[in-house]
Amino acid sequence: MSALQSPVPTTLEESKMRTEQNYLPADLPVLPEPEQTEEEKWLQSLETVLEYALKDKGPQKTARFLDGLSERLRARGVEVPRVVSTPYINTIPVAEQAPFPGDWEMERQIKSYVRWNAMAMVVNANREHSGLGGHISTYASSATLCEVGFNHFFRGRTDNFIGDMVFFQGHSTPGIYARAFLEGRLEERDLQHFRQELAEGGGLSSYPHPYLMPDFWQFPTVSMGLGPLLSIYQARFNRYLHARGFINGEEPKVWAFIGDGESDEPETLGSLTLASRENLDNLVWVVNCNLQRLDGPVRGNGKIIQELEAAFQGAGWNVIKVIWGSDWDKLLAADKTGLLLKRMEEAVDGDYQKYSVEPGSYTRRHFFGKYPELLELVNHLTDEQIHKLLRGGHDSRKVYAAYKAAMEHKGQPTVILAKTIKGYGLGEAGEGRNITHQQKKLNEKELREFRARFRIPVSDEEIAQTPFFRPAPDSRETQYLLGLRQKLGGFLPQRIVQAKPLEVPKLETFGDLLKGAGRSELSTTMGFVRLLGLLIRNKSIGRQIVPIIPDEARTFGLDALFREVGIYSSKGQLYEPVDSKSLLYYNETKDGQILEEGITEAGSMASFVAAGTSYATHGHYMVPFYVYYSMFGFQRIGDLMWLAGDIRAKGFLLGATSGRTTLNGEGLQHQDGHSLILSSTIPTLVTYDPAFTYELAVIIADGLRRMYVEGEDIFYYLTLYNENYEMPPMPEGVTEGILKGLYKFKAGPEKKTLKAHIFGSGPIIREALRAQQILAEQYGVSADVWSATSYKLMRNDALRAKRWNMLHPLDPPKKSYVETVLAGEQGVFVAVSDNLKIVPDQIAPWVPGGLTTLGTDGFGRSDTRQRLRRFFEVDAESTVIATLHALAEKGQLDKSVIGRAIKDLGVDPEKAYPELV
Ligand SMILES: Cc1ncc(C[n+]2csc(CCOP(=O)(O)OP(=O)(O)O)c2C)c(N)n1
Ligand SMILES: [Mg+2]
Repeated sequence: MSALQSPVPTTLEESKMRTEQNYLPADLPVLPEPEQTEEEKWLQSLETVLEYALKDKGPQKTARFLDGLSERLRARGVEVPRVVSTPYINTIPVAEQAPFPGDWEMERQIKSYVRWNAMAMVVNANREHSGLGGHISTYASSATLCEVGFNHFFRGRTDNFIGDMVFFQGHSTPGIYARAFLEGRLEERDLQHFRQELAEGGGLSSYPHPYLMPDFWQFPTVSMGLGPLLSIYQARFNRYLHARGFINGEEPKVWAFIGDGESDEPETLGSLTLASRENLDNLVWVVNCNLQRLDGPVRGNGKIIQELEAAFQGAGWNVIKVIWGSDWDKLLAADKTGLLLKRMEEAVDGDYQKYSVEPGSYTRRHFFGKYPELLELVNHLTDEQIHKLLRGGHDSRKVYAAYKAAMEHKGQPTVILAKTIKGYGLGEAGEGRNITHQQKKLNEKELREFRARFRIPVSDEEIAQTPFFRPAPDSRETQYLLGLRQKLGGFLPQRIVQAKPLEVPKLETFGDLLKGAGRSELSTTMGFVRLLGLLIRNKSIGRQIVPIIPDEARTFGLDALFREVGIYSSKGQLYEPVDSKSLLYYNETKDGQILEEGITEAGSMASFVAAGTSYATHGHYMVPFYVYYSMFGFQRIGDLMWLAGDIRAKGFLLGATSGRTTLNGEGLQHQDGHSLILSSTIPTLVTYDPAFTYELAVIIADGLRRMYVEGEDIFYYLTLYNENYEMPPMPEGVTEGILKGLYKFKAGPEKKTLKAHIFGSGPIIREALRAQQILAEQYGVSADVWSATSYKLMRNDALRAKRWNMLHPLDPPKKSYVETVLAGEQGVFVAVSDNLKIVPDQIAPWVPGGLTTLGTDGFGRSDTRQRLRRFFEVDAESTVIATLHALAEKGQLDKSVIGRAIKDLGVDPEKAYPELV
């Protein structure tokens, strides 16, 4: 004890000096010399304390004691080094390694067959059609990581268990298909058609795409970074469902396989602390540290494993490093001086990559040879044996022990950092080489080597054809493999949809919204908030509603829900909120319904995806409503929205504060005029731009029916605006038009000689209505105003009809909705939108006589709505001028009238063109 109580430095400088002198890295155990210095005496005293503490109090108490000591030293100004990474060896000591329970030799052979077939899929596809692509080397490096999971850990779905959820590395698909082939779930024909989905009878998709293989893949992962992010939110959403009483029983594990290069994506590491904060011990990540990405090394000059360890450790994860295979155990045990560890730490990833490519003699010379003592350590090994010293991620025993420890770990998510070799087993065809990611062909010599290395029973005559190999159904291998899967509950991956349809409310439930708001003014956002309130209170589906908000609830008026249904927090509320006395206090509860995600649109979208797919992952329909700042939707996280289509998520995306001029004052980075174009790129995303609250009600009621009763795999995007105005009652007979994209909202006065039609959407419809009035009163034009709720839907419908007509020239032609609804109309057509002109332009080819479009192309500005609308030329005056121009173009009006209008309406003809300034 006396050493611990010895005086500590009193000045910062002194402490720094002493810290430098005293700090001994963990890899260099210092053995006492005969002549002890003062520091060494201190250390020896410490060791005595440690010995006593460890023996008597156990490791946890000792660790706490040391933590406390560090804190005390820090408080006194001593800079105690913070440990962010541990020595470059396996986290699990050999003595604590769980024994491997399987038939090691059998599993090795099965894995070899999977390796062969995975390689053969890619080679065969590219032999027939050069350029089809595919990846051999990713799975080659992760085969053991996957196979140990398949044989011993991943639990399939049973009647009583929902099944573990496994996010596979996107590029390792050949391996996953190859395993399904051995399991008898896929046939040779399927493997033969890898990446040939358009072949007769179909083929296997390149990557995990539930949209393309809805019975097989659960989670799309190939856009790097999205899988890791989704897995965190999936694990959290599983807890949410449990807390709210939707699921119970055995908790599934969420596994995510991730590339070390993939860890560069901000989405990969960006939400780590959520997982630890939420104690997600139902989450296990396996980072396949093959030290390479596509072009070359991930961290040639450093160590990706150590870098990641520090990041995960700092974020509060349980980190398990699996660096060295069992062969190294003996070497490390024999390393009495700590030199081997020192050498392991010195070598950078670029060196390790080189050791995997060069023969053992090179490693002997350059790795061990740096210190003569180390050479002695491997004297008994041949060069060949040195070359084959396994890395941890290729050793089933080490991987098994790590997975088992991860399964049993409580209170934190676990990451396993497994060191592997990219292209393992490919030999000269790519093992460890920088080109390996793109390797798609093997010559005959390379195939023979592969066959010999993995003992594949393919004959010399056949080898050039790279035939697939599957042991007979009654073979020991197949029986073994199936036996293990049976024990684990069934096959995986597998996507099973069993959710019972919901009883969704009828349109009349939203009576208040259909009646209009009388004289009081309302925005569509406020209308939506009322509607959401009605839905949440609805007896049949209220509980299924999942409101998701990225820290904008107050902006949209959703804070009213805080008290009513609570904000989900696994910890409840451990403090008294500052606003506890107010009606709408910040109410966090363990079974809260709202997912208040904080400022992360990516995280919120990940929650949307988890909630929107719970019908497939959990067998329960949930109805997410994700409300966000529309500019920070598609523009910011478009790839996740694309993924929501792929994964067949259902629910509603609500782009609030929409419109380039309706959101005034906020300027260039906030004013959205293009989300409707971006949303039109996602095939299954039903898109609407409503103007009135009754339109919202009609659209949402229909969406609920289509998604949750009819079971359509679609999702919805609606724009919401924050401009207040009178909400009219719903006119008769407009529901079909609302849903199909266009209906006549207010006809122009009769008995005018000139006729026009103005399409408006969102709040801009009010500019159209004002234009209608000006045109009638001042220019003798009767203009009908139409509400255009969805140009995207009308365009798709028109394209479908046109294509059908092209391919069926002799049949009576089909007419699209837009053509039908405009067929009897006379006059000119003008569209005005708070979005890019290209939004209304989508239907221009089908508008009789063409369409004149006004929209908000260009960067936004901060100013008032009226000034912005004039600037972007979407106000009533600009609409009047455009209408008169269209009439003049048709020869129905003298151009001088336009000149007069420009003057009378105060529009500056020389004003800047917004798109270009
Ligand atoms: C967002 C995104 N960017 C780029 C790619 C293209 N890409 C596919 S694999 C790959 C390298 C992957 O390296 P790593 O994550 O280390 O995986 P490994 O194959 O080495 O296991 C890249 C850049 C992608 N799929 N997604
Ligand atoms: Mg890699």
